[in-house]
Amino acid sequence: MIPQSDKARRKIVVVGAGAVGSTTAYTLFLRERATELVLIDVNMDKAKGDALDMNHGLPFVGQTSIRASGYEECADADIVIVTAGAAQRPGETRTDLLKRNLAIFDEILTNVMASGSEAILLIATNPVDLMTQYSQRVTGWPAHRVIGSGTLLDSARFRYRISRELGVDPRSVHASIIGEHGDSEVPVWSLANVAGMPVSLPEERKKEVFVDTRDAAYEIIAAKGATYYAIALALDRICAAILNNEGSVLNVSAKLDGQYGLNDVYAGVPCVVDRTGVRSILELPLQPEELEGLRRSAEKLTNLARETFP
Ligand code: 6V0
Repeated sequence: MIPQSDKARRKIVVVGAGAVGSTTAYTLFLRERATELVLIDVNMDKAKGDALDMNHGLPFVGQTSIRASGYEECADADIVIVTAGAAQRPGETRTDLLKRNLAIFDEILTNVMASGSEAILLIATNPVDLMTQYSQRVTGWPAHRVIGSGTLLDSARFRYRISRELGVDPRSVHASIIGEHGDSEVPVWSLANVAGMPVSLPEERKKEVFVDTRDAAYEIIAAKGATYYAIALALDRICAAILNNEGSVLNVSAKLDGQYGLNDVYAGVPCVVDRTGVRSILELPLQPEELEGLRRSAEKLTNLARETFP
């Protein structure tokens, strides 16, 4: 049974109190998204410190109960967000890093399942599409209840970047990035619009806008070591859609089941998100080259999944 959330009681557990996890918790806290917020990390001191620090902000915010605790807290959580991961070691390959993250997830998912949780599992750890696919495989939970942050952040970056070209509010720009959250992601230029009007930019500008979007994480990591503010807001947005039963369309990572001619692969696509998680996956009327790009991206993810968790 899917937990029934209501305004009176909303509980979110954040696993991993690193840069992304603690910023996400802080964002949820500022927005009063939950009545109970729980932080879990192998580094218990970090989780405790974050909880205490935020508790000291309570006189200035709402009435959220924030604590560092253990996996038994997942038992009655509405949403469990996983941001835990290993930091890349010097010289380590992406595949080796992925394998270490899978081992971390084995431990986390075993603990979440042991709690008897019926929460929606929201994954942010990279490579997010594969970590989400692995989580669904290991838990055996219905796919609609296991979601990745997908290309929601990439789409926000795309909308921001287009908004700078056009001089309008990014919230008025409607544009999607689909596929892998990563190098093979695909911009859907054919459907990008402002007030229903297509975004018409010269090809050269379009290329630049997309490259800036796709490579934004590299730029931020080079500048300050990690990215965390915008992903925290994206995760908060997904939590709002779930807890308020909104039916909002968000580009999360969902398990494709025939859509776009793809099967058994998690990738970022526009989805209707509500209290059940991913209620449905929308099939955009893509141009042939966009569909081809999405299929190539999905093939890359499928091959990586076969290599690392056959
Ligand atoms: P970080 O600051 O190193 O935090 C990771 C946290 O995980 C640390 O506090 C660790 O102690 C904790 N951790 C490690 N092992 C375990 C375990 N077994 N159980 C519980 N906690 C554990 O990393 P940061 O917060 O910067 O990034 C976390 C993940 O988010 C990485 O995989 C990033 O690549 C990913 N991001 C995903 C984004 C997206 O769009 N999906 C965006 C930004 C970052």
